[in-house]
Amino acid sequence: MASIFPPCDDRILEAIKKASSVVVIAHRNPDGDALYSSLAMERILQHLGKETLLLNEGPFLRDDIKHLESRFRKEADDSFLSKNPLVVVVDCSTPDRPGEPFRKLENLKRVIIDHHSSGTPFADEGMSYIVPASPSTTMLVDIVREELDVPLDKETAGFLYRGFATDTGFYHFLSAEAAASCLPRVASFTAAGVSPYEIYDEMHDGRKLSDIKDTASIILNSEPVLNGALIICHQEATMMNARLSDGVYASLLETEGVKAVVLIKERECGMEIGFRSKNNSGIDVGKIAAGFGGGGHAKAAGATIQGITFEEARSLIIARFEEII
Ligand SMILES: [Mn+2]
Repeated sequence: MASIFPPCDDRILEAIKKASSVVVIAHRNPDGDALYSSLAMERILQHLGKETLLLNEGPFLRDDIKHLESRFRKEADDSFLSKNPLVVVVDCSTPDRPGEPFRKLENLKRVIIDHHSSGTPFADEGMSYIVPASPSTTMLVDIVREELDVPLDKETAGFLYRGFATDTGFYHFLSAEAAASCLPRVASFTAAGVSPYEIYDEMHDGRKLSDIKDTASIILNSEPVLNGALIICHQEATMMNARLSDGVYASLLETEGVKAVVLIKERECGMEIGFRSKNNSGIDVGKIAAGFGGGGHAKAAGATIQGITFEEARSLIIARFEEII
């Protein structure tokens, strides 16, 4: 089976080798893959003797990433910027995704490493390594590591594994092709000392009972539409935990006849909408989310619509899915 990974452009590797200081930044409102890609990239760069700065706008809402907040800065200081650092942008499909901290970096030379299916490449020719078939950005970071001849140590392998595990829902979303290309890399992470069950427990244990009850309440109030092909869920503003969605999607995507699940979360700025589609549904929710100004992957995507009510968001979404289901 052919590898899902095209080679990384030499111009990217050269830019990294040449740089003496590097800023690493991922998307705002980060998830595990964004942060662990950043952390792994930083370790690779440090192994090469680079001075590094890790940036992320936050907020660090999810239980599984809260503890990482102190490792990231919200803004680049001018003394670091005066060194004309290279910027490595990970897990971002559009220039607005890195958020506020990116403003000060816009004029610097940059490299993009990403796996989103929609978006606009925002680096110079040959400076993007974008592979939508890759299940996580950390897999692409591992390829860059290999190309740069940086050995794998346990800590880096742990970061790379965590990003892969979260973005694949612990292997649920892997196709045969993706697995054939990725699992040999996972084997190298475990050979470096990474324990899959310890990381699974670390990422799932210790949840609050109130959050689990909120998840149950969202599921209890979920609404099947289009003959059950689409299920719409509502996360009220009082349910703050960003991690509730994982349990909601995991349960409802198992429903008979369902093709997609949409979770509408009430936020101060408007409605944050999460989209998930079944592996075999043929529905590309990344494209649907892009139509609402968001983006993502074929099977997992999101968008935020400002200034509308839950009811309005619900109608827009049903109308859009009616066209394709
Ligand atoms: Mn990702």
